[in-house]
Amino acid sequence: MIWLLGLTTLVTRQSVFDSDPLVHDQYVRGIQALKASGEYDAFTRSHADASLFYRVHGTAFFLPWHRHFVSVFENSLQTTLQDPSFALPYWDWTYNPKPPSFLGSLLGDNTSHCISDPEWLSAWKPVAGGDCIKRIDNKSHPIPTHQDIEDVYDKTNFSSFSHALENGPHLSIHSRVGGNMGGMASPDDPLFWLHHAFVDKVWCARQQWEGTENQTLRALPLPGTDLVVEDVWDATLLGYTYDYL
Ligand SMILES: [Cu+2]
Repeated sequence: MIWLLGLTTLVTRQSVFDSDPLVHDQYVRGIQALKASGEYDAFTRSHADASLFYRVHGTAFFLPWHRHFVSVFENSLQTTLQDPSFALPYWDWTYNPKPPSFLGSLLGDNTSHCISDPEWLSAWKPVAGGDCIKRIDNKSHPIPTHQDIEDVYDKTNFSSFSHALENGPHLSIHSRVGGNMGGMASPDDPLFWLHHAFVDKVWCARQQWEGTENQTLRALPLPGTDLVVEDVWDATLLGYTYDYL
């Protein structure tokens, strides 16, 4: 996977509930093209492999590794769409616990849990196996609220913040959606990218006031890449920002 530093275009990720329907069409068109070329499934596999070999969950690498991963994916969409201004929309589940309808509902078919609507999603074959994307809407995992995010912001250092965000709101959504989103091949479900863009936004907002901590972490190699954590510390250097922070 090629990573280019020094990108010139700064794109703005917007809430999927505010963004232009044209962006939603672009997202669907882009991921369908990446799916057809095999690139999409390569992303899913690299997430599953990184989970296995590089401990990118449950460690301080969780946020920086996923920031890089989602950013490289966004760059692939820009290339595929031939639109360097394309930005991933994010799903703020505290604002609206239902995903936007172009990405289907949280609950699949009653018996199979397969997502059959919209049509393009019903034809989406996961690398994890099976013939469909499954979602369970497991109500024993509440959708995180704005207050839950505020509680995460109250953590006073990066490691407790990262831990609280990963194992709290981030994990709650994976577990609530369930099915493909519940496993290590979770990028199989196209909701993954909108979910992780929002998790990254929460980190970005905190970075506004965290100061100079984490010098030790920032000097470490970013697992599974040629980069160090420092290289992904500033999202604007990766070519994106958020509509508000
Ligand atoms: Cu992950």
